[in-house]
Amino acid sequence: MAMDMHKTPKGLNTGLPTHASKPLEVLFAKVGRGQRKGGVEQGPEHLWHGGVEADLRNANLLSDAGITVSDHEIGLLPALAMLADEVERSLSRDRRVLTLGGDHSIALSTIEGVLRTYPEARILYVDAHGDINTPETSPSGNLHGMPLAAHLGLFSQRDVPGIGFVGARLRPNQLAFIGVRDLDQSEVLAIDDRSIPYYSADDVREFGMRAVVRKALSDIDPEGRHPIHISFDVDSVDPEVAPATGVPVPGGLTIADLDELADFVSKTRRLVALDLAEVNPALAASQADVDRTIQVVANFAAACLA
Ligand SMILES: [Mn+2]
Repeated sequence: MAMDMHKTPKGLNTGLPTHASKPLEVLFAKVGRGQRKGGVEQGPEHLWHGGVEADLRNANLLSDAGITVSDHEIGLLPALAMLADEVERSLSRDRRVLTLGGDHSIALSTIEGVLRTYPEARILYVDAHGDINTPETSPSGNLHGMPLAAHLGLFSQRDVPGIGFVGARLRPNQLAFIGVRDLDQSEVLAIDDRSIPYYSADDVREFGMRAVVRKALSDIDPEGRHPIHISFDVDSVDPEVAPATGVPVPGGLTIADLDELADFVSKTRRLVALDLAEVNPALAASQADVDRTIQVVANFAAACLA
């Protein structure tokens, strides 16, 4: 889109590739069996009609967008394998990908699709949790708590039949956490052993989101050259602000934090993929709670992709 060209200040033109001008592909990932609470598979429809479509349209991001609705009723792992192929296909057609979840097991697919296309991509994992358990260490046994362990090669097809589509392509220095505040002991070890940078919600309160995201990106990409994938779990946000989710943890990110995160990443013009995970419209106390959760997520998505 030529329109975006003149928006880039001349002094900032580094000659590095700009991903922000690529058309958008929206994937509906109706995936709910990576955990046990019903409703999260309805997330894509609710997100789309509850605000994401309108916000993307207002930001002029939908004019050339492709929309792929996949009904993943074929079992969790085959569905996730298909989703990885869909992400890869979109990215390799030079699109940016927005994936509407679904529980966070979708990160098995989205990160896989991103790394197949961009092996050096950097992942900002925005989540209250670490999602780095293995079938052996997981207290719940739920797959939505394991995607990063699979990408780091900490378990494989031998442990979870059907997970062979994950190529274990992620190196620890391609990943940073933002918003974490509920890690299992085994997850703390997994993260510390690999020196993966992580910034808790307390860090964000202390230093500010702008400083945190700048530091996180400079930790994993000091020269600022690689494509970025944000895998966003709505439970990173404070449950007072975004209550409609499966595993809420108090003390989370604020709307102002999300604005700063989105603004910073958008200005890099290197965002290639964004996941919106764990919005569960069945788990809120009221429709108003669902509505404001979705509005927070929709605003964040449009601002990231702007
Ligand atoms: Mn998660």
